[in-house]
Amino acid sequence: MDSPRLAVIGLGYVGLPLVQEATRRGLRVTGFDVSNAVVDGLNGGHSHVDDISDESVAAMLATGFSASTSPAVLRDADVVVICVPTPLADDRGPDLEAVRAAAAAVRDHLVPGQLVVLESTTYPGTTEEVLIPILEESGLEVGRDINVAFSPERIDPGNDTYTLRNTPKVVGGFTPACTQRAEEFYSLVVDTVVVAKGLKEAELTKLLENTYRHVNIALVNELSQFCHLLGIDLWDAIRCAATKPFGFAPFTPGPGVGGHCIPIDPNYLSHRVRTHLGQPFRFVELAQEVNAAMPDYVARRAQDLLNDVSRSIRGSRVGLLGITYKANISDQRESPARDVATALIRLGADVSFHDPLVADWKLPSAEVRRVPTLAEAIAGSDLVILLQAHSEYLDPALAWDTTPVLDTRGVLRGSAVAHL
Ligand code: SAJ
Repeated sequence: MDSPRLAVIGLGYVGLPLVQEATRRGLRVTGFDVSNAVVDGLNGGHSHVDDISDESVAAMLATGFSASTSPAVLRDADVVVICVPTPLADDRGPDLEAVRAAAAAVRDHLVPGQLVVLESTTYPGTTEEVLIPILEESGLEVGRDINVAFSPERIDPGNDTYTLRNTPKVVGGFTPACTQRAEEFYSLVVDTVVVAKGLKEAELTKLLENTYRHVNIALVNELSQFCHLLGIDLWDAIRCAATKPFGFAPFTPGPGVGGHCIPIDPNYLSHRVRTHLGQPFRFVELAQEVNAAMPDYVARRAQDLLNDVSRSIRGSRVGLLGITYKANISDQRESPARDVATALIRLGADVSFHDPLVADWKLPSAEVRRVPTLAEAIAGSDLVILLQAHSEYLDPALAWDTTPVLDTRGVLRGSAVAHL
């Protein structure tokens, strides 16, 4: 039997790796995106996704892949996978506008026999309550005329070890037949497919994975504050606990939680519980509170360290090192650096930043001076705060024994270093 023809909706950091892997496996793939810039860029052989090179895009094009802003291309596919963003809405639930728009595009070109899969991260119930009703406006019935499934995306930008291909892919369908079709399709593209009981279980899987991280990061963030007051080196205790070969996964304190997953995904869960059950999801909301308070805590610790050298924070030069959301990537989404800088400026500090991966950093409410080299950042500050452990800062030749340093990642050693 011929391989199914695949159409991917949303050609970003989730959709494009799916195109890449499917074309590598010999599938005929078409891409649909609402952005002319994305479509023209890809058809011109250019990648806008960090982990995918222009050469990889050329290889996709060589297999016959093309991108289009016309949803009519969807009708030629056997399988349509929706990989559009679900950002946080003002009510702290998912903004499903992109999902609704994609569903309408699929509806308008729906063909009997197609399999439609949603990969966008969202609350349990979305596929059944939002996607399927829109698709059935076509007159086609899910389970009878077409198949529908959910499969959470597990793309980890910058992770060279775990890629789409070797990361187990969870699938859950509206009916057992839907599940089976999704399992058959993804088995052509990834090494391992995991079959969930149904749509909601597949939707919950991703939220469980990332809420687990969020809650455990909040645990060590709150513990770091107590340990500082109790004179306990939490970082050393985490190092020791991590030697336990079972029953413990190490998480480390930080200046706050950034990125497009961890600070966002748990909201979908607490939003669903609150709107459907009228109850707070206390673990998630407490974790949110603890993690969101870390930037202010970092500013208070900076104030204390300057106080220790008889300097007021007002007028002191504070240099931030690493303003992305995690080490060794350039992504600034939801980075806690923004709130740290804002809190320091509010206390009267003269804030600058150094980041080897960021040339330009705009704060909504203030300009923060960029310092071109690490040496200048250290020499030109009364206090430096390491926010992300970029490799440049871990150079063993660096002594960290002059300007006071607040190390929020527990990675520096030196006589001037204080840990969070
Ligand atoms: N963070 C801490 N302490 C920790 C771990 C993380 O403060 O112990 C902070 C980071 O500095 C960052 C934020 O939390 O600001 C998120 O870090 P992350 O390591 O969770 O990285 P993300 O946001 O890129 O999460 C993604 C997720 N992948 C998907 O959702 C597909 C997550 O499930 C992965 O486990 C994670 O990558 C990973 O392991 O890198």
